[in-house]
Amino acid sequence: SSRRPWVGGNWKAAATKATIGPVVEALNKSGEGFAAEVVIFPSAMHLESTKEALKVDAKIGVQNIHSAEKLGAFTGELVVPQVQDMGLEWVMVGHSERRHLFGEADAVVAEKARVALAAGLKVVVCVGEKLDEREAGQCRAVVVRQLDAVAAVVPAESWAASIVVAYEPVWAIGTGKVASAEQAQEAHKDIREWLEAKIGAAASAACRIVYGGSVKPGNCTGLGAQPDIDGFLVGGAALKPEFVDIIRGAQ
Ligand code: G2H
Repeated sequence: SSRRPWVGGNWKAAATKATIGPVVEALNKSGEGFAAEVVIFPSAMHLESTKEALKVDAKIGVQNIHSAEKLGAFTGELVVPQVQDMGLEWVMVGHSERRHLFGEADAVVAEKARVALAAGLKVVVCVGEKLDEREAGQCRAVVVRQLDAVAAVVPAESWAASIVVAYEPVWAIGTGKVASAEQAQEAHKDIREWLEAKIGAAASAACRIVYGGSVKPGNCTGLGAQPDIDGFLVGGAALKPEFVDIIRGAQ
């Protein structure tokens, strides 16, 4: 497709200086110009050091954001003006761990996306069904519900220009159980169709939809070959030097 592949590395709260060093070194040694757009999401503790250390064409983003628009008394949170102050461009919202471990409702996730986009930042919107929802045949309905909440509050233009949708089936996250290429393609096609019906053909054609959930160098090729899979959001494997192989595989 004409869409530039996109690969995110989500370091969660799983990284320390000891694990980050070799990954940054591998990225720097690759010395590329990747075909894919690369965005690393370190913890707040490691945003600045990672930004300083990376010498390749990769951007840095935050894993979560508070929905307040201004600086203020929000102990323990990060706000959009701080992201901008650090010269960062990307914000992740709605990761399944935010939704399911920290109880973020669809509307909360949507409001975070709205505030970040309004400030000119780019946003990864994560969606995905839980195992019981998949087994009940609700995969499409859950993802549509999560996306509808975002569409209700963000400008339609944002989808093509500033949003990446990450489809991450909750049952595949950190479990080693990767979705099959067919399962993932089916969900990505549902999302592409939702974009076309809800936002428009141009947004549907332009918006990157990436897969997340136990992506590794050994399974990314089959996933990436699917017509509606435009890259990956990588957790565990983004904390290993082989992350570079996943980036290279996203063509
Ligand atoms: C899904 C993914 C990255 P992992 O959460 O967002 O993590 O690759 O470890 O399943």
